Amino acid sequence: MVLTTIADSVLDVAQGIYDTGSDLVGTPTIRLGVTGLARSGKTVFITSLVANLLDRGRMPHLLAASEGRIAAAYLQTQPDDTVPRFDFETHMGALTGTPPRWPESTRAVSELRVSLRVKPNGLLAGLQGPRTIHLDIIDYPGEWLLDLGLMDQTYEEWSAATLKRLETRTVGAAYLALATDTDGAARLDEVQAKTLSQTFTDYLNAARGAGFYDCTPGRFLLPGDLAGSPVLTFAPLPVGDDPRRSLRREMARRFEAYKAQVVRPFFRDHFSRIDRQVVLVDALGAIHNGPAAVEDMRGAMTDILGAFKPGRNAFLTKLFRGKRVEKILFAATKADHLHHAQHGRLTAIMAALTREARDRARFAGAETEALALASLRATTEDTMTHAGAPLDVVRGTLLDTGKQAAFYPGALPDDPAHILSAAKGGADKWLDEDYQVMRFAPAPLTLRPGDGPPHMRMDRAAQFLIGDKL
Ligand SMILES: Nc1nc2c(ncn2[C@@H]2O[C@H](COP(=O)(O)OP(=O)(O)OP(=O)(O)O)[C@@H](O)[C@H]2O)c(=O)[nH]1
Ligand SMILES: [Mg+2]
Repeated sequence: MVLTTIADSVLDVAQGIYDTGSDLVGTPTIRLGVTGLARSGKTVFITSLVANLLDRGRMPHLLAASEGRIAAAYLQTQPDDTVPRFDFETHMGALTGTPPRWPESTRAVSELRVSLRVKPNGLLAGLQGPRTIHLDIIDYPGEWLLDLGLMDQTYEEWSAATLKRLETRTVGAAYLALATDTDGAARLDEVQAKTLSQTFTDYLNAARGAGFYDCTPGRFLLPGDLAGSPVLTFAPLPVGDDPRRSLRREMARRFEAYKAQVVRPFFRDHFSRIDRQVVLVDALGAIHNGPAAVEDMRGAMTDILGAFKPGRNAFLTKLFRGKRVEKILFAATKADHLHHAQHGRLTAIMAALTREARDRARFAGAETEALALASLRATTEDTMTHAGAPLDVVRGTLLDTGKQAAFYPGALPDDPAHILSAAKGGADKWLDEDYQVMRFAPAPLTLRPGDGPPHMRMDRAAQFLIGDKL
């Protein structure tokens, strides 16, 4: 245990030295992290961002593009040999196919490098030729960030806190009964360990289904190729004796192995190298699910922001060594479900949530910003007459039936406090409005040369995230 920690620290430091600055020939590199909880829209966001950087006709608010300073953009070999490449071509193929489809769900980290040839502006404009800037985009599940909290805890502390939380949740009853019944001091039995971890995983899945976001360890929900391995075969047990070869002793050992071999490498190899971050949030989906889901989303945003807090814990401080994430964008995705007349209100809700998350995480560090966007616009707008009054709707092809439909999701309040205070106050439904969601299929695309796929405010997102470096 002690030995692995020392070895890891040496590795962490070595990795840090290797990472400082950019690559060996000095090409500036921006590492942009893209995260969000499951189904928040990460894959579509990256696909659209890359396509719209390659063909910049729809990026007027990305200044370097509208000023004509981006001479070229092209995809490069992914720089990290052991990280899967973000499968841009397959995702783009799905979105532009006949009929167009949304890309498959992705459940692990992936990475893509886009290189831009950019002409300098200002004083240097006439003196220097274009220079190359690499943009490395890293897609990773937001669930993994929440594991950071485990690094500070021992198995006993984590067990106590987790079991306490379970007591307040009906979905926790089955695991709680099993854990109370289990003699942790008895000799390790692999079948029993598996039953415990499986029942605990069932609880985590049920808790997430019920709208709780604090469902760590994150890899229990998204195991990938670790499924069934010992690092995922543990579960919390009440404090007690832990003689050698006991169940409790082995559970504690596996908990430490999860921290050392799953959480630590992710933060060391990916997270600590990020310069800019976008956190995608399905805010409309949460509003549709009701006040508890919005409150939960706020909690998740606070915890995610907390992970970016400089000096948050000794482990991260050592990894970052003074370097820090410079900008964080919280973006409400899928804004094309809403007529643009309501976009200002959605942005105001996101801004209010972001401000709250900043205050609660007592976050000071990076510049933060909130935005409502659609990575891929799947609808058109229309105004209909309903009960004698005009109604702003969106039209699109329904994903389930393939039929065309007009859709009105409900009116968001002018004042975001209406949403936030109902959420904070624990209301079980919204007072004066019902919000609907509908899933639209991506619209068939006919792109003019030079144009990327249609979107809403991807150019503003790009300007905030990387514009100052171009
Ligand atoms: N209308 C609309 N729907 C979107 C948009 N972006 C994403 N969606 C919907 O959201 C779903 C999830 O998007 P993804 O990009 O796959 O989300 P993800 O975060 O990568 O999901 P996982 O890989 O499962 O974690 C898609 O299948 C679409 O139904 C958008 O810009 N507009
Ligand atoms: Mg994905």
